[in-house]
Amino acid sequence: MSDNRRRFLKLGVTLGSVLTGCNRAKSPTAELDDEGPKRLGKPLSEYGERSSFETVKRSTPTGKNLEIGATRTPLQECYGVITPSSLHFERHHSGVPEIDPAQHRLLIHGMVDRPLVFTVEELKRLPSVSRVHFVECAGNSGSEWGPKTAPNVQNSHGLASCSEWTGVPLAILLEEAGVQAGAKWLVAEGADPCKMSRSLPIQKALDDILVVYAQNGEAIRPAQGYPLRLMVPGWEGNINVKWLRRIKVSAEPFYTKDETSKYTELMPDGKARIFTFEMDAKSVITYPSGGQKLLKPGFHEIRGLAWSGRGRIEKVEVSADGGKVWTAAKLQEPRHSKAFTPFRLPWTWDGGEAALMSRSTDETGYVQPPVEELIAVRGLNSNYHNNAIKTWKVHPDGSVTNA
Ligand SMILES: Nc1nc2c(c(=O)[nH]1)N[C@H]1C(S)=C(S)[C@@H](COP(=O)(O)O)O[C@H]1N2
Ligand SMILES: [Mo]
Repeated sequence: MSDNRRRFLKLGVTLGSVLTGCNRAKSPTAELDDEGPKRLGKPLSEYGERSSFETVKRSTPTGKNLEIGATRTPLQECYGVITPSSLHFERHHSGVPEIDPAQHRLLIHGMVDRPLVFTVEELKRLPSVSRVHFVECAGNSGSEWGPKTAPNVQNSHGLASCSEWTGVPLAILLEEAGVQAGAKWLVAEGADPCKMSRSLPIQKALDDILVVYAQNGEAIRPAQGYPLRLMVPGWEGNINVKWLRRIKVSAEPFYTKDETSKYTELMPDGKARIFTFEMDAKSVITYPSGGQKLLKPGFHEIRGLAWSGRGRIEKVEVSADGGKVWTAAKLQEPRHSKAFTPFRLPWTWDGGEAALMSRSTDETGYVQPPVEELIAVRGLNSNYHNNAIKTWKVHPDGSVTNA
C-alpha cells in the first residue's frame, strides 16, 4: 500500500469519528429553503475590501512612536504561500514617505560607463519578471533566545512575510550602465528621511536581485516601498531597501550607519560579524500554536511554514513529543526558492501534553538547529538571525503556549 493511501485511510477513519459529532436532527436542505437573504446585497465596487466579519490584523507596537518600529504579520491566521499585502509586516526607520511616482527617479552611478536616471515608467518598459520571495527582518524571533515570552506566532515569527514581486532584474540595469572593471560592491539608498543605505556585493546583483514596482498583482504598497524597492531574495530584510532612489557602484563596501551601528552581531570573542546577509533555513508551526485552543482530542492537521534564504525547502520534519520522534510533513508544491513553503501533517491528539516542533532542511542540506546550538556558536550578545527550532506546548485542556 502506498504511503499516501495509508495516510488517506487513517485520515478517513479519524475524520469519520469527528463528523459523527455533527447535528443531523433537522434536514439540512430544509434549513437552506427557509433561510437566506431576501433583499439585494451590497452594490458592485471598484476596489475590494474583506468581509466585515474578518478581524485579522497586524500587531502594532505598544508606545507612542508609530513611525519608527514594526508591525507583525499574524502568520497563524494566514493561508498558503502569499501574505496578503495588507498584512505584510512593516519595519520603518523614519516612517513611510509619500512619493509621487511621476516625480520619483532611480539613479545608477559610481563605477559605471554611463550613469543613468530612470523614471518609474521607463523601468516598467524593460524586461520584467515575477517571483515569489519572503522578506524577513534579521530581528525576527529576537525574543526566542531566552525565556520565551512571545504569546503567539505573530509575536515570535511575524517579522516575515511572503509576496509575489514584479520588477526588473538589476543585472539588466547594471548592464545598461556598463559596470567598470574592479567594481565589486554597490550601495542602495532609500528616499525616506533616514536615507537607509546598505552595501551589497555586485555578484548578488548579477544573480537574482530585482528592482520591484509590484507586489501580489498590484503596485507595491507605500509601506513596502512604493513606488520602487530593492528585492534581494533570501537576504536579511534590512537590505531590501524601500523607496529606492540610488544605486552607486564601487570597489569597496560603504560601511553605512545601517550596517555598522546595527545589523552586525557581536560574537563571544568580542569581534562583530558584519554583512551577515543570508537568512538561514527556518520553520514554525502555525497550528496548533501559542494562544490557540484545541477543541477536543482526535484529528488535527499540524500546519506551518518553512523558508530558507539559500534556496528551496527540501524537507520539514515534525515532532509531537519534544524531539524524540520526527515525521516528515507534506510540503506544498510548487516549492518556490527563497519563499514560504507551507507544510502539513495529520495528527491525532490523545488529549495529553504534547511538545510540537518543526525542523526544516533546505536544498543545500542545511538543517534548522536547536537554539542551544546557535547560542554555543554565537553567544547571547546579539539577538539577530535566530532561526532556531520552535516548540509549542499543548496542555491537556487544549490550550497552547510558548515553550
Ligand atoms: N528605505 C528604507 N528601507 C528599508 C527600511 C527602512 O526603514 N527604510 N527598513 C528595512 C528593514 S529593517 C526591513 S526588515 C525591511 C522591511 O520591509 P517591509 O516593511 O516591507 O516588511 O525593509 C528594509 N528596508
Ligand atoms: Mo529589519
